[in-house]
Amino acid sequence: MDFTLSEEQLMIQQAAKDFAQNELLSGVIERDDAQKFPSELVRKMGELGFMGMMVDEKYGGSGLGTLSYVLAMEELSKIDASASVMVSVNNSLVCWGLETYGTEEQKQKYLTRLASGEIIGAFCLSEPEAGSDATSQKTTAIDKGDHYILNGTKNWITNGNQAEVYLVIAQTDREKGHHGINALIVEKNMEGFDIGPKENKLGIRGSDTHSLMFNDVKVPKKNRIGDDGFGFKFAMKTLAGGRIGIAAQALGIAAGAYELALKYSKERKAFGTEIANHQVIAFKLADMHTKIQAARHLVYQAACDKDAGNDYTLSGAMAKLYASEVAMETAVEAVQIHGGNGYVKDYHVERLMRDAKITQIYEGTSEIQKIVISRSILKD
Ligand code: COS
Repeated sequence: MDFTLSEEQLMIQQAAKDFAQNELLSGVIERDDAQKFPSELVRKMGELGFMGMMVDEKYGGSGLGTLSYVLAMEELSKIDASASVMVSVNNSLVCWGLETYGTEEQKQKYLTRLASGEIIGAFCLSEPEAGSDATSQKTTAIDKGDHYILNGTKNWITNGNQAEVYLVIAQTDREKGHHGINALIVEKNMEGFDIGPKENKLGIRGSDTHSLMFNDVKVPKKNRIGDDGFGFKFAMKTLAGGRIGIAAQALGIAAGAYELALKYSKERKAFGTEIANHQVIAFKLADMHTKIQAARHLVYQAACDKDAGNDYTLSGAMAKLYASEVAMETAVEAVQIHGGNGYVKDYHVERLMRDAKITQIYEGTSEIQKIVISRSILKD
């Protein structure tokens, strides 16, 4: 395995790093405190091509590979995981899903604006009673000939209020189980579509998370993605790629926490020397560095699998499972290395610790990743 980065990939990595340092860092604590959605920053990320990184240039994207995308995700997430989750959802769930399975008309109408960052999208699968158990959809999309009538509630939707375009998974024919599920493109201004209050979250507080309510929303049939009954497969295939983006986010959170802890340990003195000179701290740094590098290899592997056209369900699930564990563990240790300062917002590591937790939960919990991994290795 050769993960030598090309000139272009190094340039993208550097561009994301610069943007994170120059634009995201300064207000990140305030946005976290106030649960403020960084609309202006999202617009700038769109201008730089971060909102549709893997989308073909003919649809307004940057035409890059998944490896470039995870490099950017890592750098953005080191500084601001709230901004990076918006990037991840827009890129891997919304744009990828539309580009791969949408009609030409859907791509022209929606993808071009989403990929350029002019508007952002949301992916709506989870429900009050269908999070991990995703086939148990209660939201219904009843077939009325040339349109569907959509009813139900979706929960914990990233970009919930700021999105303009929503990919909504709903049950059309209950008798057919998951083969009776459809994915529909819903526009924000459709009648009967209401957005619930913003969730008050532990972490990624700058991201915009809401419940969504659909009450007899009329969705034209031309807004269905793929054939009738393709919705659950669409969700699974899209999430398989989404998990690579979240794995990269987790990697970035871990690497960001580690870099802060490393710097701090070389500056802070205790017992007459910098704390990095105490083996108890040096060994913590050694463990963090080793695990982050292992996580990075899993993330790169999954991205390379996707770019090479290989099946990436297993490698993506392994990358997400491991990188999110490393993010949590590393962020907790980074707080510990910072001691009392680690508990204070100004030092950033407490936020990274809170942000890390969600990477073990969304786009499939760690337990779901273990189902995916174990089924894959046991099937032969
Ligand atoms: N790619 C394509 N199809 C897939 C797939 C994948 N990665 N994973 C599952 N499927 C298909 C299966 O092939 C099956 O279709 P067929 O019956 O035609 O073969 C269908 O999806 C249902 O799969 P399965 O029978 O395995 O369903 P289960 O209810 O046992 O659960 C899991 C499948 C647990 C893997 C799924 O429900 C899941 O991923 N849950 C988590 C959802 C999630 O990530 N939620 C977070 C929301 S986004 S924040």
